[in-house]
Amino acid sequence: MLHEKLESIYDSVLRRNPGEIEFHQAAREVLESIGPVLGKHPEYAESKIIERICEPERQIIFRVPWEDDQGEVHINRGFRVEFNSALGPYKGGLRFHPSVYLGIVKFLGFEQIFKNGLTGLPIGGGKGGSDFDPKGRSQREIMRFCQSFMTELYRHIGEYTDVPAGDIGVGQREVGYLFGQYKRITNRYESAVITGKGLSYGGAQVRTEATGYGCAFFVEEMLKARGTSFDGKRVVVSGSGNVAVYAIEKVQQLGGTVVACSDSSGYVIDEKGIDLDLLKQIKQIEHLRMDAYARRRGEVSFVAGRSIWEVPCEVAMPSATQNEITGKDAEALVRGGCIAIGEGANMPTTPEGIRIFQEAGVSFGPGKAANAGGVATSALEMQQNASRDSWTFEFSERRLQEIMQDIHGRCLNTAEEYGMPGNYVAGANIDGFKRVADAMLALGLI
Ligand code: NDP
Ligand code: 2IT
Repeated sequence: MLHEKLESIYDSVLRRNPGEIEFHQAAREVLESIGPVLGKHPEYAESKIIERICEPERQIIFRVPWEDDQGEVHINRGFRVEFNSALGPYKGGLRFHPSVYLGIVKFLGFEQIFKNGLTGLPIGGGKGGSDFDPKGRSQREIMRFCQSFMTELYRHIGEYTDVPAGDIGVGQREVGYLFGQYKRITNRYESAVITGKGLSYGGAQVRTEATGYGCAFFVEEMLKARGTSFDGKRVVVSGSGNVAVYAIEKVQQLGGTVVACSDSSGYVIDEKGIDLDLLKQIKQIEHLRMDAYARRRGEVSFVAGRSIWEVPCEVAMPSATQNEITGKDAEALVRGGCIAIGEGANMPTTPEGIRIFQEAGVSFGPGKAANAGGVATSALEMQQNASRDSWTFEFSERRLQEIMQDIHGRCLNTAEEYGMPGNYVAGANIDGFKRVADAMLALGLI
């Protein structure tokens, strides 16, 4: 339900952003949470803070021409939505996936504002990407695409302006090519212009692992709050990319057994627990599909064309993409005994799914909170770049764990303060919103 004032703001979001359904969904969820804040803080409505937050500060759309290995020319579309810079330079990843269009980039950029606020670190919110499909492309094709993409993007970003990073389809290799082209065009070794860099050229320890590890730390805190732990728990993690692999690694270290993971071709169910070395070999080195894991592991089933959420588990960590847990999936998870959800991905649960989990008393950690370890560690990378320093793995991981514990505590306390104990969605949205709103008030009408 939407507070009356917010209903008309939401209507205007619909009207001004036609067809951008993922952005509508993300905006609605935040607006639903912040109703109670308006009662306590009339100054936000008076200064039209919410209307301002829903309108990006700047949106850039550009042509990305590139040539494949056969000499054929391709044209893709590039995006960067610079949503809010009240707390710091725009910060958020780049996604390369054929499904990318303005509505996806805007939902991601909008969520990023509150996520970044919640970390307590000096970063604003933004997101970008392209409808380029990296699947089946050679290394040289990917490099040429990244160079062409940066040839336009470079004029919009900078250490103090906008700092991109990775997301779906953009990992350390792509960040390297993007940074290389930025350095070449600008003639500046401006390390903090992009994060997720390799360790040999300004990257930070634990950034690669941070989103997955952070999500596992967040779930560990939710389990602790219920008087239990990962020890002996049956866990399902969707996806098998950057977030999923390191979520699996940390869950295993914390004593859980991950029995299933997936890619867009299907899922594997491995009752002995996912063999992480084999998964890394197949996904990160050989770039094969999930069925190759089942074949090599033996006595493991590969299931195509069905939902991974039919696999019963106590903890689920959706770490692939948006809207992957439907209402039906949520019902199946609850029936199967699920007690906690940690969203490694951005907005992986539909609104109906969230309602079902919350009504069933499942601890539901929304992406804004649970996957904030990635961007938080990006902010630590910027901090190390600024001081030309590099921290150890152990120190960086400890910082990450403290940040996740802090976010967890903040979500719980804020939810409690607003009369919704245990509601992590309300806690995350309200706390993130208030941080941004207070900074916007202080900075005046800009
Ligand atoms: P990767 O590209 O490394 O991996 C994505 C994984 O999800 C792959 O297994 C991919 O399968 C699967 N996937 C992607 N799109 C779809 C789809 N439409 N349908 C089914 N499966 C899909 O990306 P990341 O691990 O970096 O990102 C995963 C999620 O985590 C995204 O929602 C992202 O926004 C979020 N996130 C990422 C952060 C980061 O630091 N990287 C930080 C915070 C959130 P396939 O290979 O078959 O496409
Ligand atoms: O969704 C996310 O938080 C990311 N893709 C990471 C962003 C970042 O700037 O590290």
